Amino acid sequence: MTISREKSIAHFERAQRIIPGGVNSPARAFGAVGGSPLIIDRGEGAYLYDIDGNQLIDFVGSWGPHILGHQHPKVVAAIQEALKKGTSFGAPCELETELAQIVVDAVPSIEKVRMVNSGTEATMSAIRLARGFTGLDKIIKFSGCYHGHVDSLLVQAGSGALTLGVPSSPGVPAGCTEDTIVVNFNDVRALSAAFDKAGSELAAIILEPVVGNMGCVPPEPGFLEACRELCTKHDTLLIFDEVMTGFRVAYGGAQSRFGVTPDLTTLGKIIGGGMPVGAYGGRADIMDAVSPVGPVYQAGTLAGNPLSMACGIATLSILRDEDPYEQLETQSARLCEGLSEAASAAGLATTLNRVGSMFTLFFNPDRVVSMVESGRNDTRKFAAYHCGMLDRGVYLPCSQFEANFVSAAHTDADIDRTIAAAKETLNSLA
Ligand code: HOZ
Repeated sequence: MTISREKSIAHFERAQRIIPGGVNSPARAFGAVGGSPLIIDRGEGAYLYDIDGNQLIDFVGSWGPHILGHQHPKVVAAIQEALKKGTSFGAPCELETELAQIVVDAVPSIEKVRMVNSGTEATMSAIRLARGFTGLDKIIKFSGCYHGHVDSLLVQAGSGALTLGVPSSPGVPAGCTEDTIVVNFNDVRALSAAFDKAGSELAAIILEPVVGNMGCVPPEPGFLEACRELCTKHDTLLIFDEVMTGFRVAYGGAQSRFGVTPDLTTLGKIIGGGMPVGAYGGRADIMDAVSPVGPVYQAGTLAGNPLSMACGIATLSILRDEDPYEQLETQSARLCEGLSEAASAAGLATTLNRVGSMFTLFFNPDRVVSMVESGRNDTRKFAAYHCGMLDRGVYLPCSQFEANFVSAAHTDADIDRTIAAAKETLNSLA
């Protein structure tokens, strides 16, 4: 089976003439898998439909937000209701306090929260706050973790930066990254050594508690606890970037799933339910250093806008009230077992990492616990796998270094169809 692509190809050629690379975010560009991206017309439930009329089972979910699938009726109704009153006021509204309350109630570390417009803004602001609060400049990040395109964090970064071979971008002045120390993920010894060397100068360490941006890489037992202990011992702030994992791996995020509480947390994706939202929050004494209470400046014209807030409230309320996490766990486990079995039946050496409803099938015989192993993935095999799955109507992230997401809208039949497509595809690669 091969899907038709004539309209997508023609449209993408037009887009490339007037938009850099034809895309508004490089992660979408299909640069690592070949061919050109499909141009999407609409999403419904577990499916995307492109402008050629193909129906695709979607495991990208807009890179994470659509845990309920596309156009959940209650979410659509909430947006429509909010729209009747206006799109943005540049003034406080009730909806932003309502969303803040849901976040504070759900996420163990968050006593106060500030809404922003994207995950990048959230991490950028959290780093500034950590530096302003501690009066220190140095930070630790982990190789392969991606925290948006923040200057000081665009060092050995994952996601599109890694996929396209620019994990440290030109245009970032050396001065912006000279206070960034990079350590291998899951490596407690290297982290302890970095603290021994720079502990008294460290404002914060920031990490994705489950990495999604070098593919899905879970924390090894004890790793998050070691991060917490070292930070507490050295008066360094621990920041969990839960833009991807927040409300994904558990309702209260990775921190509730793994029982380790950071000082600050960044959020995005699911808390906006598919509208542009980010947030950062944490201990009240730290958050009170943010302007206008404290001196650390951060602002945003559209921050807390009613449309995004309404979409986020509806999404989180459904997650809270209907609790689809067990179903997500079961569906994801079944899918991942099917993929692993298909790979081994085809004689392919793969590794599958999964936490809840996020997972990556690595074309790599080794356990992938950090960028060291993920750097050895067979990306050519991945590209052929991606292409074969797409031809069979399954829409996967167009990079080996991204997480796949299962949604509550995926049915048993969708999972069966995906496993069947994987069997055919992986057999053809053997
Ligand atoms: N932050 C997303 C997950 N890696 C990628 C989305 C993008 O960069 O466009």
